[in-house]
Amino acid sequence: MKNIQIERIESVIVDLPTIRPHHLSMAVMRSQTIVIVRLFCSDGIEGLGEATTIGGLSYGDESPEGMKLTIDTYIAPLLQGKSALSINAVMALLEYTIKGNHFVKSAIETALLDAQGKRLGVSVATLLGGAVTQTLPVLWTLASGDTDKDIQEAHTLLENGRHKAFKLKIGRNDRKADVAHVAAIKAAVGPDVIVTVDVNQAWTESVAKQGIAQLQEAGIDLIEQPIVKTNFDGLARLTQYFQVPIMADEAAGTVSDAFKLAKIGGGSVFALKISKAGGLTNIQKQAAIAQGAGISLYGGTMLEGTIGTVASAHVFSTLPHLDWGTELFGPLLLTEDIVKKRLTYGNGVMEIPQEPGLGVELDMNQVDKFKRR
Ligand code: MUC
Ligand code: MG
Repeated sequence: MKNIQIERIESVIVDLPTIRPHHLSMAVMRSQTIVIVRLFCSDGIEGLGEATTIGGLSYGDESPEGMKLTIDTYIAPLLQGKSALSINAVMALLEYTIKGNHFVKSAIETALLDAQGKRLGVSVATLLGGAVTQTLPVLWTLASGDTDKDIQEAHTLLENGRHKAFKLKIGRNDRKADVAHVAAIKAAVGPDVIVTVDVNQAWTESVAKQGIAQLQEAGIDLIEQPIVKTNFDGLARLTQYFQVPIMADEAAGTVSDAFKLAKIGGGSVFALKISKAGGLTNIQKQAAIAQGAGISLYGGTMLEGTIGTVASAHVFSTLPHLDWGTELFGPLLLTEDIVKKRLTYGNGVMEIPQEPGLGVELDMNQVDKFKRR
């Protein structure tokens, strides 16, 4: 194949409405902001990527506006004229030239893989070594901010079969109120439905010890990121102390974080996210570390729209042991989307598009409608 170059890269911010507010310990999300990356190659092929975060700067250290600026000002000129075929070389150049900015790097790698897949007529999962599944289990996060509404939502979703497991977000209220909220939902859905809890770093280690004991008693199946992400040793202590599995999310950001956590037993499960890791190939590296350390895996989300969700699904589908399934429900939080065909969810799983590349097409009318001006 003759050399094919990256001609130009465009980024667009879209603000999409959500079905209801989504309450997390550090933010209430009332709409979702997505940065779409369009990477145009000299053979006429366009690759799509997505950089998305949660609640402005309250989750990660990259904001949507900052990500657009980084792409337009630094990445687009740097990559113009570079080979679109050697994705590893482009990513190595990015890693060398631009510090941090993992969310943006993930969007660029996604766009390069999408373009390459379209060019070769294969899916992104095929480029990454091949899928072991064409569907992935997807849980739903109950986070309306109200216990009764959450119970109602859970019953509806269990009845229509769309989801079979739930995650609850706590940490905004005091520990006792949060534990009562969780216990009420767990009691309402019953012992056979998996319920996990994400504290999003809100507890100190001592509060976590009390809180996790109560959550374990209430029958909760997994506790996600109970304490601040920098307290790796604390995560290791909690993992050793409790029977209920402890999952590292914010702590398990990069490949190097995964290695450091694995070395000290900081978490018995890792939440993998392409944004935190800086791309899809880094997910496979984190998974290899976890495999070597006997740590289980969970397919996480940054509440991305369809592009980021499908990119995540492609790489997660290459992992033979995704013990805790995924939370790739981001597109379901949106009332409207910017792709031509929305994803199919049902019977507790999502179907992964099988067309070349990501298998996702932008709907330019929708992009235009929701584009920030
Ligand atoms: C997080 O921390 O896991 C993922 C699902 C959800 O509801 O929020 C995100 C963020
Ligand atoms: Mg989390």
